[in-house]
Amino acid sequence: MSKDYGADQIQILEGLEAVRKRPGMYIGSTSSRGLHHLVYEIVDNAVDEALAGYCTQIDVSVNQDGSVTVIDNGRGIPVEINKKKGVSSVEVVFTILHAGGKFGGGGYKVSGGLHGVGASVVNALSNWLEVVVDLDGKSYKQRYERGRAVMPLTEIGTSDRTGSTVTFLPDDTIFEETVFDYDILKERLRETAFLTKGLKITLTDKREDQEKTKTFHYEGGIKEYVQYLNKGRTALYPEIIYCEGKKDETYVEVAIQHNDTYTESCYSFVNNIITPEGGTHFTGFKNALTKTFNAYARQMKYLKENEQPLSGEDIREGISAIISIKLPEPQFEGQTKQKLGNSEARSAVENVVSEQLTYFLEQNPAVGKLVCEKAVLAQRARDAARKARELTRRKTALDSTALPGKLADCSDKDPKNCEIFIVEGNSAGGSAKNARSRATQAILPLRGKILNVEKSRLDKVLVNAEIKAMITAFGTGIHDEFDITKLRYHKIIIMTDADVDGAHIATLMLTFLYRFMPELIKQGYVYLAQPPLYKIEKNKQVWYAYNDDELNRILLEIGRDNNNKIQRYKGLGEMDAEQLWDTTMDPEKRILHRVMIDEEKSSEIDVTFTTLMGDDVDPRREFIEANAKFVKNLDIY
Ligand code: TSJ
Repeated sequence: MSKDYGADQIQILEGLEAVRKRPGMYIGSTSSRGLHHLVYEIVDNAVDEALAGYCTQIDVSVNQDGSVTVIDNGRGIPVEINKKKGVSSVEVVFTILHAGGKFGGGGYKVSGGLHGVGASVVNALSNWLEVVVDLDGKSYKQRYERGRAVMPLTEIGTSDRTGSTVTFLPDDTIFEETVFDYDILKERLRETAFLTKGLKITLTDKREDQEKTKTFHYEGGIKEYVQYLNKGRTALYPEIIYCEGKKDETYVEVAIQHNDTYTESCYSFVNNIITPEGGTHFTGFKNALTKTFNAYARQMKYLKENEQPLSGEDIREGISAIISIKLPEPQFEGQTKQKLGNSEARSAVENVVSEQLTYFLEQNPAVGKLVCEKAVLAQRARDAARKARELTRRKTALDSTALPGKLADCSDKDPKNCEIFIVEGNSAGGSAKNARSRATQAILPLRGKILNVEKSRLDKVLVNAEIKAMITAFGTGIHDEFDITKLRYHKIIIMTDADVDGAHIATLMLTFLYRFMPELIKQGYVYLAQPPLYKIEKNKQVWYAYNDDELNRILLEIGRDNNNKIQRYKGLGEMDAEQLWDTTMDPEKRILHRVMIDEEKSSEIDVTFTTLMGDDVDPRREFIEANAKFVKNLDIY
């Protein structure tokens, strides 16, 4: 290695500096999210090796010192000296921005992280990084610190395997958070394994005394992903509809299975990256589905000649589907660059799905019949719901005091200043009405448990009294008529008891909002209130504790003695108006948790809600007691 800094060397250092100066440009953020993207970025390189057909297993471990190791059994990153750069190909991969994929062989880089950045970015943002390459009977190693090689690639011994091993410790001067979360890595690696059939991925956490390991290996690929989405739901038919094909340079894979619910769970991916906003590939899928099922329904007379065609939504009622395509040069559009723009993707998916779905329906008429019958019912329910809405609209027009009777509204009419508390139970509702600040806080008490919308179609949801009250109070309307600009309160606060039943009711309300008014959550208008669990009194002084740790801290501070009076609140109803104001409603003192959705994790949130709302009580109890997964995926803070 030459000691003097040539033009190449300067270019490398400038590249690394650029990444360290503006890390967000390369990995999105320096929060926990960006931190985890470092792992995906390295893993994606190994996935590319699997897609090229040379790697069958990837092992990821979180080490005791907080670093992460990724090992694959591929060919090994090429070690020969790169003629142009004068250093090994390994060093090129880890030090030159956007290198990777193109060297050596023909193929194109297929998988990729959020911004399609390379190993060099991970290197630049790591305290240190070590790479070991095993090939041709030898083992090579190189170490970098803050992105700079501290030695050239060096032969360190012999080896009877081939593959690449990368270990890195994220730079704690760059990341706000440097502790890897096992569950976050687990969900993403599960998804990667579903999307790459046959590839075995393991995850091991070596940080605690008890090592944790999980293996993901799906021979069925996205077919098993769809089964996973329908886990906890009842499938309408046992088969998984599967379409696969290639048109020009676009490889298309689609898996579909309907279930007996009314929600649509479609997730689309491009080069293994989720596209939360869909795009041309998703449009192609929807077009093919609508066209093919309508033609089939007419042909089989499930739809009479004089009847309206089935809408896409009717056909997608209760559908679970994965659309996964791979193409050489994806173009992402839209504000967040999450929407696929390539027009060739639309025609590729449309052609593959139309052709193979038509064939599937010919071979499986029983499936065709079930889906068409469900879609016809959906069409009728949709008509009925529309008529019911028109009726209420007319009533509303006549009667301007249409707000629900139970609502104690606030006097301020500027939504920005206003909040609405959705309160469980009439007694708590009474205290809340007395406690509130009338100008800006509205109270809507709900009676007992609200309808489980996971099991109801729109028309049934719309006649439920508790839900109707919420919709009218919010002012936004629902479904096709939803209009967020009409929202009457910029904070919707769900306030339930701090016990298992309260958590269940909060979950039911969140499910309703998530399924029917997702924009409210996406735009950050929904909150959970946090009432205290304990009241501690000593010598006329009062403290409130919101969890057991806090209780212990307070007791330690004031001393555990007989003068202490500890009350455990079983419900909001046990507090008088003043206490409720002081602990839970006063904007100056209260704790509010904003409910947010991480779009990248939407398929996992979907499964979480289904599991929570299913017939099986055990998962719900576990969840409510642990509460961990929910908080993580929904990013409640
Ligand atoms: F990105 C990375 F460097 F960090 C990294 C790359 C990390 C990990 C865990 C694995 C890999 C990686 C790269 N695994 N396998 C490969 N393969 C190649 O780089 C490779 C090998 C041979 C040929 C060839 O044409 O002979 C081409 C390539 C791209």
